[in-house]
Amino acid sequence: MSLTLYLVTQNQGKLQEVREILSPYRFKLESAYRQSRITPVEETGQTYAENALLKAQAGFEALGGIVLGEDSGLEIDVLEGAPGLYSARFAGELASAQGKNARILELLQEVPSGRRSARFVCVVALVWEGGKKLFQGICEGEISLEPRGTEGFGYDPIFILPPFGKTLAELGPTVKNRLSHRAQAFKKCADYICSQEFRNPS
Ligand code: ITT
Repeated sequence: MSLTLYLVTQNQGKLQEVREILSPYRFKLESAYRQSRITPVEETGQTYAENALLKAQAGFEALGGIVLGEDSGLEIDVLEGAPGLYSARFAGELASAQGKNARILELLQEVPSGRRSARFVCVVALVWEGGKKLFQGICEGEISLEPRGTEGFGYDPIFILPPFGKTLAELGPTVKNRLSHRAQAFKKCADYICSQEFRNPS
């Protein structure tokens, strides 16, 4: 029987990506928010790891079983790592992805190509009855001069993957889900789960 994992996220883009990343493994991935009335988790941590753990622990308290929480962000060097931990709330809680991207391009208006380095960071927290464990992935890139492409979500249209010279939104899921921060972190987590004797609770 396949192992059921619960992912605590309200972000449909993340859920879709994690489903694709984990598709080679024999897991059944469920959205924790769809399974239970979890109160949306407030991201009060000071690090991605703390926030990822807050999400996973809330899911575990509601559902038990094997639970994953994820926190991620975009760090832009010339903005001293901003928006970073505040990537989801950047430019105001209600700003659309387009609005956030426009704000970043505006802040970087005077910054030439070559000084627009950035990275996506992802931390996954795995919580189960036997303990908890963290996994990290980092994807280096640079911020484009204008939004390009229609695939993915969030900051994908302004994040260039240097070996391709294209944004993640232009490259699409096949390339993104092989190389991204999220792909790296979730593959490490999946390999860990496969190396242990995890079972669905009876
Ligand atoms: P949950 O907390 O419910 O999982 P969220 O969208 O609030 O959903 P985060 O707190 O981890 O997620 O915020 C990360 C934000 O960083 C996210 O909303 C995107 O705007 C951005 N982000 C993270 N990974 C990204 C990716 O692969 N592509 C584009 N933007 C990304």
